[in-house]
Amino acid sequence: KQLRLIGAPTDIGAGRRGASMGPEALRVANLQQALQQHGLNVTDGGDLSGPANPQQGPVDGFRHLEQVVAWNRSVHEAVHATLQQGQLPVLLGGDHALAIGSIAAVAQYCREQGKKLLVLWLDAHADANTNTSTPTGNIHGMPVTSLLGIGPDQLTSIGGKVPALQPDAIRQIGIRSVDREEKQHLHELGLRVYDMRHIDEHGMRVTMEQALSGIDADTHLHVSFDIDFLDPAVAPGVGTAVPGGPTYRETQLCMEMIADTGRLASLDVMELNPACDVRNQTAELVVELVESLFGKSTLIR
Ligand code: DIR
Ligand code: MN
Ligand code: MN
Ligand code: MN
Repeated sequence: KQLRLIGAPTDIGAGRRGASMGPEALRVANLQQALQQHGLNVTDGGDLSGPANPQQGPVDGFRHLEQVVAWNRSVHEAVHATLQQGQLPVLLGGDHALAIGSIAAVAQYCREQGKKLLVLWLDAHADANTNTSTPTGNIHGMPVTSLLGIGPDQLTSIGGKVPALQPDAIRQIGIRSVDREEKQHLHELGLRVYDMRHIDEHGMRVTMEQALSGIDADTHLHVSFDIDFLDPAVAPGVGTAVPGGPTYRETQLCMEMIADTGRLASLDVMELNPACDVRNQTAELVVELVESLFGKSTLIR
């Protein structure tokens, strides 16, 4: 399998600046070389380009809608082209609003190929706000609703079909920060949310067995990894840290169990914010975790 790294250096959908430096921090932490050491074929496709961050306030509940749309169109095109070439796209964010374009492209590709799609959404946040429920106007809090067809056309129709996804195609893991009205959306949409309490009560192993259940040879598995999924004690380099996340070991197990399915076919690595990091330690941790996601194991060669 050939992997293609796609940098999307923008923080257009976030409230705090700095996720635009994420792709370069992952390169400095030797992401490509680490994966190649495990015998994977990895090309770095370089960075996409798009509008600068105008640092304006929200308009009608959306901050930088026009710029978010422009970046997502470019992400959609790059991810779809990568899949069509038979390569596995690894989107390096950039803020999580870009998962709209990435997952819209993956969903489109799965429709074209007659594949089933399962999205694992690893995040502290549910990212299921709308322009009326959002407390911030930041579109990185709205990708899940956008992909489910809720929101302005420019965001919901990027992959051609609205909605891009059905709620049963997404499983959310690690959730511990949900805004008041956003909670209502999770219930109305019937989203499958493995929140931190679930992980506390059942453990990461059982949680992942549940989250990965039903995967078969026909499944395209997409992982949308918001780095703030991790406990900020081990991963400080994020813009919206929430205490009480999975530990280093729990996250390793999560990644290894995903690798064991053999079905991982596309990946987003989002919200790494080097401006909040300590000597690039979060980027280095992410590189280790992504190695596990692609099959690195302590004992199996
Ligand atoms: C919050 C934070 N729920 C919002 N969301 C974040 O602004 O909508 N998502 N940080 O990743
Ligand atoms: Mn998050
Ligand atoms: Mn997120
Ligand atoms: Mn975030």
